Amino acid sequence: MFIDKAKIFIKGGKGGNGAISFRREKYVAAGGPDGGDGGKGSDIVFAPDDSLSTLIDFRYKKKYIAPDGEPGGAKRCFGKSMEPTVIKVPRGTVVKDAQTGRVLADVSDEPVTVARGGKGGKGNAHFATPTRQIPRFAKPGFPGEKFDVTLELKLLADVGLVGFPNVGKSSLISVVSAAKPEIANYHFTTITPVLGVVKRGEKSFVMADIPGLIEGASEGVGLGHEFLRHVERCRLIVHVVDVSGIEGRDPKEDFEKINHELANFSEELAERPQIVAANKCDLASEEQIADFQKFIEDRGYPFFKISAATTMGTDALIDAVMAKLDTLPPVKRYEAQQLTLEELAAMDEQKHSFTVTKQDGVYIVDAEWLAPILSVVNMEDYESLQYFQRVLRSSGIIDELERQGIQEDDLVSIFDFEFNYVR
Ligand SMILES: Nc1nc2c(ncn2[C@@H]2O[C@H](COP(=O)(O)OP(=O)(O)OP(=O)(O)O)[C@@H](O)[C@H]2O)c(=O)[nH]1
Ligand SMILES: [Mg+2]
Repeated sequence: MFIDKAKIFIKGGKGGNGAISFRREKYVAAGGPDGGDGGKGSDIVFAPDDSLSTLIDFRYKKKYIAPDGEPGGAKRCFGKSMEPTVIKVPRGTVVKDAQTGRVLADVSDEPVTVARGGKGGKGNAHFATPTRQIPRFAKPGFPGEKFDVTLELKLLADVGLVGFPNVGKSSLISVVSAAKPEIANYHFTTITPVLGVVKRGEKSFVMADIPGLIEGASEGVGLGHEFLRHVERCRLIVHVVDVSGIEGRDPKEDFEKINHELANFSEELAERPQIVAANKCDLASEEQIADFQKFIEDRGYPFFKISAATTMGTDALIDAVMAKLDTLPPVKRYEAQQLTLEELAAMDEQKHSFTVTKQDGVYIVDAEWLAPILSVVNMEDYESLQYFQRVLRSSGIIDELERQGIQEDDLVSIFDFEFNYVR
């Protein structure tokens, strides 16, 4: 089965907690603190795998939780950091945050880290100062990032074949590449996209054959809409039209209807360069061909008459496609878009739950939802800092600190961030 969309939950491992421990040596009554740091939690990494062609695996497994880092130990022993957890996906899979729709990664080239594991917490060995010689606290590990994500496969192809059902798209790819799609005289023979490599001497490009589109496809009527996703990245569209009208349709109308579908899907797709391949010329009269050619050329598109059945004209078409590709930018990659602070804050359902504990005069705030915010807040930046302060206030953390009797200049510790309290 071809599945090109999925929704899963991913979570990076939590960092290991720092250890609270004191040296024990012979003849030394109370040694100094020697609690080691926790290890880093495992990252969730998406890696392209060319042996995969669908997202079907994600129908059955929907949760990916990476292992936590190990806690620190006595004698300044570091907890073990965890290796990344790799999720293999077909090349061309785009990972989006389900809530905001923002692109987190385009897994088309290198493996990409999407949910970072948390840093380990520092052990109490770090916290001895001249005035605090017996620190009885250590830092907890950071939580891992977590997201509900959608996975969408958007094939990586230079050229996309689009057209009505049964116009001969699969026939065309089968004569210009080694691809062997099913070809038959009924609509929607092709139900999953097929890639073919078209070679000419040293050069080659990738062509995608997708199921035929019908009117209303962009509103999700029948097959088609979903499949346009697979031509979204294409640099060039080859628009295949049945010029013979053998099924009783008018090629000019077909051409306009398909373009309408492309435009409804996205403006970008409507503006993609197009070459028109008038197919089934072996069944069409000279007048039919000439009439359609004029119609197409009047609209400024390059026109090629072909017959996929006899291969007439297919070489000339491929030469023109190659020449055009030389002038076009490479296959599109989607840029990752960072989530804003507000989006991060809105994300966690246990938003605003926290604990404040006081140890050795330090107010320790533990609030899992603050970790991702802290990792992007820039304390040097006024606006960023203001935002952070607003969050502390609106979540009730400041009130709780005051309730516990915090004084001007007392130390507040949130994960590995520390600041002196100012009224
Ligand atoms: N006479 C003639 N028949 C053709 C030509 N090209 C394709 N056909 C026939 O048209 C029918 C449909 O061809 P396909 O290649 O399966 O068409 P398609 O556009 O991939 O169709 P869908 O996958 O259903 O969208 C088959 O019976 C082909 O043999 C051609 O140039 N001339
Ligand atoms: Mg087909």
